[in-house]
Amino acid sequence: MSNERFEQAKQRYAAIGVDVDKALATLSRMPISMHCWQGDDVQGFDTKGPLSGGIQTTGNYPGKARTPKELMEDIDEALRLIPGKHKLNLHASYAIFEDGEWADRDQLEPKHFAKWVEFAKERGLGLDFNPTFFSHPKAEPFTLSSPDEEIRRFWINHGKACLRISQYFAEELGQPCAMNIWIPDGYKDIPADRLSPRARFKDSLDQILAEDYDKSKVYVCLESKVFGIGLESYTVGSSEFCINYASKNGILSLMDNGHYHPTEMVSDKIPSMLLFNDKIALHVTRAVRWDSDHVVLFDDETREIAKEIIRNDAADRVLLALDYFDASINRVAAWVTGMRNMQKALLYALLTPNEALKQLQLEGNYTELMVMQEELKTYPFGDVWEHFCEQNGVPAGESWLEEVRRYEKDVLSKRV
Ligand code: RNT
Ligand code: ZN
Repeated sequence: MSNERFEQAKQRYAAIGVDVDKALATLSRMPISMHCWQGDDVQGFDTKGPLSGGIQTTGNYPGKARTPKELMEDIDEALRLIPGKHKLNLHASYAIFEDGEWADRDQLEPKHFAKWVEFAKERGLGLDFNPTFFSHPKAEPFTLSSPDEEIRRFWINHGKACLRISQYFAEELGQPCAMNIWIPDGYKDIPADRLSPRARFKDSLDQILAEDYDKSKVYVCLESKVFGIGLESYTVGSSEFCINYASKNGILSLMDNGHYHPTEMVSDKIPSMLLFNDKIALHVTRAVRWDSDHVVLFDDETREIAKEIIRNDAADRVLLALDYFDASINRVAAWVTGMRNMQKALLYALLTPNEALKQLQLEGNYTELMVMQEELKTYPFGDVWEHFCEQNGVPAGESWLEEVRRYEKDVLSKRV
């Protein structure tokens, strides 16, 4: 792109009080945690069974990663096309076992993730982590809320093992690791007792957190959900449960924007959460009519989420991760699209004259507020985005897809 177009864009933004260079500098300091599970339809490496827990990938696009090596290659390909330095979000089910060795979820150790640490170090990535409370014979039908004490103990031990692995990530990589707990436990039909499963979940979490871990290194998060497939009537880890538990126990609430009623917006929840919490965590996804986990777009809600982070000066207080799994399209393209769109939304928010708009609201000047918000939509945002991509040595426009096509032809299509 011509430098001239960027300079012109800069001037237009300067005229409304927006410092483009400052916006770009802020954006490059905002890591997004890229979920490893888009690469293989949430399969992982420790079990061969189907995906469970009331979540679902649909589609059968060829070329999914089947081994750690393939998944790493695909992640590399995606990262080549995403500007900036980010984090990689792993699930416990992505443990890498060597020489026929295998460990069940309650026995996992840092060494089973040494290959991932090596991978992250070589690329300057941070690592985040998730215990995997699904896709396992003992996860049917309950985990941390199980009435079977032996099963519940197994999953508590899994949680503890994951804390140790998360701390290992933080120590090896010299940056905090977010460890997110999400359980699928719930009922398809109307329960007779909504309290006891939650009491057991609460006790299980207490036991996991009793593990001695360094809170400055591991940020434990708790993700709520409103329903799942086959869990339509009740989830143990509801929003109220998770928010209250997190605030009483000094851990972070994690909001996934697919986990609320369809017209309920996470963007609107962010400021309230920021008023009462030092840090919060997000799973940014796209819910189409339900928790469908479609690829993140540069759409209204993604932009509103980004605006709430930026205009409330919370770039360091909101841990951003993506969470979707589309098996109907090229999986590398799915990653690249979602990551770039999240970054675009952040840039769009950074290029908004937030203070001036707040002032208009304060003065009750709703006419100008609406007009400005609409006019901003056709400002030369794309020229600044392209400049950011070029600065970071990645293709600016849709040409990145040519590279993914080449990769598909040379690598993915050979996986049969
Ligand atoms: C499920 C939750 C959870 C998972 C991942 C794979 O509804 O969103 O975050 O998607 O852990
Ligand atoms: Zn999620």
